[in-house]
Amino acid sequence: MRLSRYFLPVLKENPADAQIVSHRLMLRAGMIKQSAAGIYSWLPLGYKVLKNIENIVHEEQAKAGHMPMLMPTMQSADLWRESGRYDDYGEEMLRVTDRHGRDMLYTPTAEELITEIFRSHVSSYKDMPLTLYQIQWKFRDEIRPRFGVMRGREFYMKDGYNFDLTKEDALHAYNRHLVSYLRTYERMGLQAIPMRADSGPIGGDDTHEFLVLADTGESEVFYDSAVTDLSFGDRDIDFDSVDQCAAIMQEFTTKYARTDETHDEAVFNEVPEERRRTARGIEVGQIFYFGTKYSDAMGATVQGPDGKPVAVHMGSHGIGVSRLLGAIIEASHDDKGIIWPEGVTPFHVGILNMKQGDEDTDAACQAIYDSFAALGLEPLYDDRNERAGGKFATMDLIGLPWRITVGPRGLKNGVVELTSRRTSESEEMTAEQAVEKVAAIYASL
Ligand code: P5A
Repeated sequence: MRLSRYFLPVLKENPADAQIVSHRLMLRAGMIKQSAAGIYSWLPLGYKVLKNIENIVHEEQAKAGHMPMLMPTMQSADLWRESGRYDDYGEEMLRVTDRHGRDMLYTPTAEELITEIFRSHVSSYKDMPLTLYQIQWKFRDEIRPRFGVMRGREFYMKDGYNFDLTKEDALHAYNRHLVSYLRTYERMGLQAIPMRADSGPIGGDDTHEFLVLADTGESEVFYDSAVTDLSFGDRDIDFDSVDQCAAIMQEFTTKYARTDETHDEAVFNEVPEERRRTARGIEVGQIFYFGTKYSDAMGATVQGPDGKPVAVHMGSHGIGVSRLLGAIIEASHDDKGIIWPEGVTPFHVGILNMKQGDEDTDAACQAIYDSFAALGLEPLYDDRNERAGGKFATMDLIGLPWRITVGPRGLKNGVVELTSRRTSESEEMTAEQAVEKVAAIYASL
């Protein structure tokens, strides 16, 4: 993509109403534009990162054997009356009446809708286990939408639902989700720590939230610092293996890590004092096991192996896809702007032309651009007639992890400059070497 043709409405000034750095940077980098309180348009740069995050979620869900589908954003209130949540959910639910006077709502979560789909089509234990998920817009009429995409009213969520014959099977599904989420967040350059939490309006006793530690996080958390040494890494997982998933669950949830909702001072005090930490965190996901809460209320039964009807065991599992953009920026930025992890960056590399209109410089930039395109990588080429300072500032603000600077002086010596956004370190090398080095970094992801 050539920057001269791209829609990147960067802001020079800090927006006054943005209180936290991720919100400020998303507005300044032209990623989002507020349309109403807690409701945003996703401009091209923001949309690109949103899609990259969504793709990682899809890829990791596929590995776990979960099936993607799509449900509507509008639902009939009737299903929610069946489960009893129409009244319970409260003012966060946006209620709408259609022209025929029917009560509708904008989906805040889809346990009822998916249970209805399941009970209509599955009648035998032989068609289980089953895990379905979607990535779809949700609406919660938050009393105080704030911090940009972090606490929106309209937000993008991955919501998955498992249907199992027994509690044991459903707990395996719970563990499987935990394992797949660990890898999902790590691929986005994040450490998201599973913490024992409260289940709120979703219900059930077993629930973990995934928290990214950040001073601007809305949740207060208490943990044993040893949990921050755990990393999932590049493990080979057999998602059907009950033992393997349970062992990883154990490994990542045995050390003390809880949100303030479930914090227990007495248990916390058993952690050696020098390892006790109190901090803030951003909740980027949550998994639930709630047994037969919805299947009982909505009559979702299957015929068991002995021919008798069994209420199915369920759980639901969410990832805050749009919130993740904010969380990643909170975890990865400096005073000049965003620093995208390679796994989610909107463009793989920036090409900076220091003398637009100079024949050799233009040709060298074009050649680098073409080499990346041939390798299937997407560069953002700053071909604007701007001063070098402005070009550097834009690149730093939008945070591409790698930048290649091309100017007549270097070209005379046969070199360009490759710079890491994260370390600011620059190296001179031939254009071919720069392309090779960047390509090798992405190939290793
Ligand atoms: C699990 C999936 C649920 O709704 N039902 C279906 C369950 N869980 S949850 O914890 O309430 O939400 C899942 C994740 O969505 C993100 N999230 C939000 N993101 C932005 N703005 C909001 N207002 C908002 N509310 C929830 C969080 O990351 C949460 O973990």
